Amino acid sequence: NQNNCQIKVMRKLFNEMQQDPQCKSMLKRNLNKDLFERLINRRTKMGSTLMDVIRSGLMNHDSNIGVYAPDPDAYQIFSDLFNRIIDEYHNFSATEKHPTSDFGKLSDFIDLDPENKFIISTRIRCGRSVKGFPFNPCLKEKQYKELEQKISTILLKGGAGDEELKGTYLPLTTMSKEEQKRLIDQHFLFKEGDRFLQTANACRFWPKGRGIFLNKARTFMVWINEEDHIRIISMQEGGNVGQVFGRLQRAIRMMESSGLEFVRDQRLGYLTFCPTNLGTTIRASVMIKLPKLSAQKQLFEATANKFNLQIRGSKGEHTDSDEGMYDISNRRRLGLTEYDAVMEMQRGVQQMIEMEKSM
Ligand code: ADP
Ligand code: CIR
Repeated sequence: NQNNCQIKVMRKLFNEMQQDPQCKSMLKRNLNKDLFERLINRRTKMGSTLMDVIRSGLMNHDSNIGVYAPDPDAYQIFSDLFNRIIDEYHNFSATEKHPTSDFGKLSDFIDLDPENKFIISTRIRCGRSVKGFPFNPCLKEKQYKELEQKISTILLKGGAGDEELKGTYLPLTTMSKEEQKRLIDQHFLFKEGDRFLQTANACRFWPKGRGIFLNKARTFMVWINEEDHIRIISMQEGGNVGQVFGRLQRAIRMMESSGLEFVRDQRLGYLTFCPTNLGTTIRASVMIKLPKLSAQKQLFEATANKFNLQIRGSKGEHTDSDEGMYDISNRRRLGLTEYDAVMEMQRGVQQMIEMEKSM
């Protein structure tokens, strides 16, 4: 039970966040005192509280967003807060409905950099939550293992006839620290010790139940039980968006036909732990060097905004750029189709490359 003491702590942390001029999070902007007081005693069916939704943002004032959904029900119970943040991030209002899945015509996707001058690699990932299981903060140790077992079994069996989807499963529990570091440095594996996830209670029983499935060519991988139950990833060197997207679609179909059921909401599409990933859950990115454009920071950022792109550092979210390398991806994932999400990245990056060439 949420006692007075916990509510006192939450009030104190809330006031500290609201008074911190350094804090620019969507949580701070969207959770005013009124709304805070209105939500303070609500609970999901599983017993999750407002504190479970906002703890990460309260404890990390440098959060971009600052909220997570401890269980699927939280998107309803705390909709007054989530809907505002969702609208601000995806430009998706509370009356809109996410479209049905549509991957569109694959041949519309091109190689963005056939001469290999700018793009180091291309990656498209999506997330899935398995029906019948809550999200990270509510998962019991036994459920982590159950999910790991279910998902890895399917992956080891799957890929019938599709050599590229065959691979091995590496659980984090038996992976050496050197191997783990190597896989992170190669951009294949999720990082460890993310304080945004830790304070959201998303790292309980770590490293148990966590791991990565990957193919020999290192072009297809699946993360198990990191931020979401499942992250499906397709990546390769160069700028061929069509090949990367095609492989991702084959992987999704393989997992869907395995009998695993994924959580999909009428209005919000596929449900994920973080509201930035709702809907298509797709983040299509290029690792790219644009030395001239990126040197003009304002123009670089304005161009990204104009094309609904997000710029991340070279080691993922919340990291800096190394050697002028940036990770540029579609920002919106909800309220548009899979086709449109990837197309948004393709169009924007195409424009950025044109600008770089003309500078
Ligand atoms: P996610 O994309 O799964 O939300 P991150 O931003 O942490 O999470 O990225 C995960 C890893 O994928 C990081 O190592 C990041 O550098 C890498 N990555 C992202 N896009 C690309 C890309 N186009 N090429 C190579 N690595 C990439
Ligand atoms: C933040 O608010 O900055 C973190 N909680 C991350 C938000 C979006 N990124 C993500 O889901 N990976």
